[in-house]
Amino acid sequence: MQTLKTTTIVSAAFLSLLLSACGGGGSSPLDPRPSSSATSSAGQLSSGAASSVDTVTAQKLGAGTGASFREGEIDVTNDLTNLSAGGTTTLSVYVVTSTNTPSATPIQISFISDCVAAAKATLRNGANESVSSVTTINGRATINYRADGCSGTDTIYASANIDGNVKNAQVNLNIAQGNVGSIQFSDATPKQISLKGSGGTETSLVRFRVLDENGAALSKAQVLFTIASTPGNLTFTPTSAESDSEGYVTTRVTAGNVATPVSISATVVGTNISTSSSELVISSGIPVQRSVSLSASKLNPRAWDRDNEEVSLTMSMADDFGNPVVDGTAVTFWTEGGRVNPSCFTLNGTCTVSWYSQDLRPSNGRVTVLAFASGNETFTDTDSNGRYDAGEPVENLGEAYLDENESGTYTLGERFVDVTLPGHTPLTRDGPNVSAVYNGTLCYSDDANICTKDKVTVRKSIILSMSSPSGDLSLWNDENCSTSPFNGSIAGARSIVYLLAEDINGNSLPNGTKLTTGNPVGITTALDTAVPNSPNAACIPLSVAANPGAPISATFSIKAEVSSSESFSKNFGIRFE
Ligand SMILES: [Ca+2]
Ligand SMILES: [Ca+2]
Ligand SMILES: [Ca+2]
Ligand SMILES: [Ca+2]
Repeated sequence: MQTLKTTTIVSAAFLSLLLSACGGGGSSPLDPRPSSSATSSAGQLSSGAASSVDTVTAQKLGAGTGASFREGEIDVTNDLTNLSAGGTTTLSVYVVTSTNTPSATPIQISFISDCVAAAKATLRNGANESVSSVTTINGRATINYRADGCSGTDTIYASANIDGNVKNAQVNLNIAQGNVGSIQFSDATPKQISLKGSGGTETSLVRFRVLDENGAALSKAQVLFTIASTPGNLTFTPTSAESDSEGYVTTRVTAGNVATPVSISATVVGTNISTSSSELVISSGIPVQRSVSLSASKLNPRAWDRDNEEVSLTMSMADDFGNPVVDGTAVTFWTEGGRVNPSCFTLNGTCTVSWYSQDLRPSNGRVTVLAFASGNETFTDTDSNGRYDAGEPVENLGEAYLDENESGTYTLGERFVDVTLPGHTPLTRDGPNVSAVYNGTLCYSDDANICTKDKVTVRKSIILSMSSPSGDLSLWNDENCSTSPFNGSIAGARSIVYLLAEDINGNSLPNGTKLTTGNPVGITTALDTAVPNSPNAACIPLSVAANPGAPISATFSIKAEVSSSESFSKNFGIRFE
């Protein structure tokens, strides 16, 4: 019976809303609402009894019913509007008719507050589901409120669309500040900062978070920052702070002139609750020559007869302390032949560019690639104080150059990186003619005869062979395949000879070329390998042994297989004497 009645009213209210939106309203002859006699009849129900349900149009939103109805207010269980930190209560509102009688029409009521919006309080329905609205049953809507980090006054607003009109109700809850439960290290941004005066980012924001006993963010907690020692005059400010509405406190650490890991401690004032940060590293972040590596995915690409064969080149760099250079450190690439992308910027100490085959192809097929960056000279920090001191050994560094002829020294005509170091001439870009002072970030002396902060160029070179798919195979007596050609004669029944596998320029055959022996007559030998990843021609030991009872002359072949369709081979004869 009750169900049927409610269903009827739902349809009626729905139509009424539609009509209202069309400008019809209650005066429309189509108004399906019950007659005035029904209103009068319903009005006779005893006021204030929640179980009594009016069957006419809902009109108002508020607390209570009947004579105790308070329009625009939200009821709080037992009128307890003061909650403890993390406390809970139940909020309720009534939708009533003009006679303050609960309306049977199910109406959706939305609830919101600042703390709910900030996720510092939650609203849940009877099924313990997180919700922002509930629907009235017999005119009443209830929702459970829990403070979850909220403190101070939180005003809860309820609103509903009642017969085409928005109605509101509200109540203030006063929530006590929680007790400090814990303080946690949150983050350091960035996690690595550069030494003072090194030109990098020198400050980091170190953040902690104060939580109450319920694990909710605790605001307005006073936190004191401390640090055990301040090497190199590193500083932090402020030395104390009040937690914000999210529970966070922050101090800014500024690097000094000593590379060191830093840990800031944070203590909640008036408690023994404290914690320490991790992660923050103060380092130079500047590449040092001894910690620079350049590698290539292939050192012998098949580049002699093909354009756009790709080789990946990766530069890896660390600073004086072995830490990655600061992200974004620029690396520049030059090449003697082919084409290379001009630069990359490091992430976690490395970055990669691509080299591609094309003209120019040096006549000897060997291409020097140079990668360089602005950095520090290498020195030995004898007293381990993180800085250069007079007398500490320095590996002096000249200007970088593209060593096209692989001489290991600057040759007139080779391109160089001009940084105008003191004490050298343009023709001697390397070594002893450069001034023997330390040049780098870890110089803290004003005496230019001891050191300067001048940047130098850290660099690495790599040789790529533009390898051809054809070439030559030959046997040698010496393990370098360079001084003693094999003359076809072996004393005894077995020996080691050396196979030289080279391309038409005397460099390595293309990467992946397979070398195998075949067709042996009177001999035992086996070779099944690929050319090493090197620009240089392969020189591979080969064991040869006369078969027992065989003639003193033996033959076999060696095949170089560049791809499944490209190979060349050569036959060899051996006399065992
Ligand atoms: Ca030192
Ligand atoms: Ca040279
Ligand atoms: Ca060259
Ligand atoms: Ca120097």
